[in-house]
This record gives sequence, structure tokens and C-alpha cells, in this order.
Amino acid sequence: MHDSGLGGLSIWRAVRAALPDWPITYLADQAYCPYGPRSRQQIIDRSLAIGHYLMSQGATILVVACNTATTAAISALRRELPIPIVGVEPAIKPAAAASRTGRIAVLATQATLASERVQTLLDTHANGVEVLRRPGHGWVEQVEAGELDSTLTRQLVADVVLPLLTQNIDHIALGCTHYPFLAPVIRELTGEQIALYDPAEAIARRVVSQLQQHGSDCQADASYRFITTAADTLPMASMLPLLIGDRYAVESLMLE
Ligand code: DGN
Repeated sequence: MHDSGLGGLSIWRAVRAALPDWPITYLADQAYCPYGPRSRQQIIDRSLAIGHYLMSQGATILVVACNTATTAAISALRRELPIPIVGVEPAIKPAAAASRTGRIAVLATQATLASERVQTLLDTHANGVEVLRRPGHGWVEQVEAGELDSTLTRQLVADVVLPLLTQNIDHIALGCTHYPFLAPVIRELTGEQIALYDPAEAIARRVVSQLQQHGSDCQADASYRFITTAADTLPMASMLPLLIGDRYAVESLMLE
């Protein structure tokens, strides 16, 4: 499983809950984080290098726990790697289906919002529901820094969420795997008025069904590896208790 950084740990949590006996290797490409401003080709190259590396480490399924990487690289990954690949996408479909006001918002990085993949989701699943697209400026960086509720984080979240409160929307689809870590701050602003859709559990169900389809039994020796492409492992190691509630050793990997 991989992401540009620590956001994919929101998917990791859900997959671990769904498959408590399954070993998971999580790779954070922190040397290249954030992916948002990078070119599509660079994200494809990084994702392929990471996919090949994780396969060399025994991965039998790859979860691209990053909307930006899924958008840019999932086709290339599916072409090149002979294992099942599960990507992530904003939960526009269930949010639109549940909307009573006929208006929802999707929050994601600029790259994801501008992608063809999101346009296709809107064309196929919005069904007449108006979908406001809003990027969370600086949100990925705040999560990477472990600032889940600092004054600056609250300000950056309020800049996006407060204007939505007068837009008659009733659902927000989170389209970046970093954003669920900011859900408590978002909820403080929205109250019960707006429901948040985090796709992590749906992705975990997809992983389970892929494993079943490919005949992989859940193993009984869960072991977790955490790898960063940053030279310094300390920042990620110190963030794991905050983000997933446990302490783990982190390995550093130089990946060209
Ligand atoms: N967690 C990534 C995503 O879901 O898009 C963040 C991408 C980035 O690094 N900007």
C-alpha cells in the first residue's frame, strides 16, 4: 500500500480492521510529498517504482492509497504489474445518492479535482446533484506535520468549510486520503448539518473481495512494515501513534 505520505494511513486503518490477520507493508513516498504539484509522468514513474518494489517484497495485492496517484497512475500500474491493484476515489456516488438538498461538495487536491477520473465520476454518478469542488489548500502539509488541530490547521479548514455552510449542501465527499485525519475539525464546523463521506471502509471491502477472488486466504501472522522514502525516519515514526494509535519501527528506502 502506498501514498505520497501519511494520508494513506486512513486506508491502512480500515484495511487492518477488515483484515486483522493480513500482513501489510505501507510505503510513504515522503521524499516526493506532496504529489499535487508534480507532473502526471512523475507520479506515474514514482508509482511504478513503488509498485515494483512492493512486489519484490512479496506484495500480492497493491492498494494505491492516494487519490492523486490513483488518478495519474492506476492504468499504468494495471498494465505493468501482474497483481490486483485497488485504487481510491472520492465517494461522490454514495454522497450524491444520499443527498436530499440536491447539492454536495467534494474536497480533494487540485490535481484530483481537475482529473478526468473525477469528471467521469461526476458524469456517471452525480445524477442531477450539483457537486461543488473545493481543494483543501495546505491540508496535506498540515497532516504530514502532525498538526491535526493547530490554529493554522483550523484556519485552513475554516477557509474552505465555512463558505460551504451557506451553500445548502448536505454531504461532503472526502477525496484525499489525508483529509479524514482532519474530520474532527471539519465536523466541529459542520455539526450535524452535513454528513462526511470517507471512502476508506468501502476501499477495505474492495480489498477483501479482491483477495477472495484471487484465492488468497487471510494469513494468521499479521505483521506490519512501514517504509518512508525520506532519509529521516523519525518524523514518520513519531506520527504513527497519533494517526493509527500504535508505535512501529520505520524503515528508510532510497528509491530512484
Ligand atoms: N493523500 C493524497 C491523495 O489522496 O490525493 C495526497 C496527495 C498529495 O500528496 N497531494
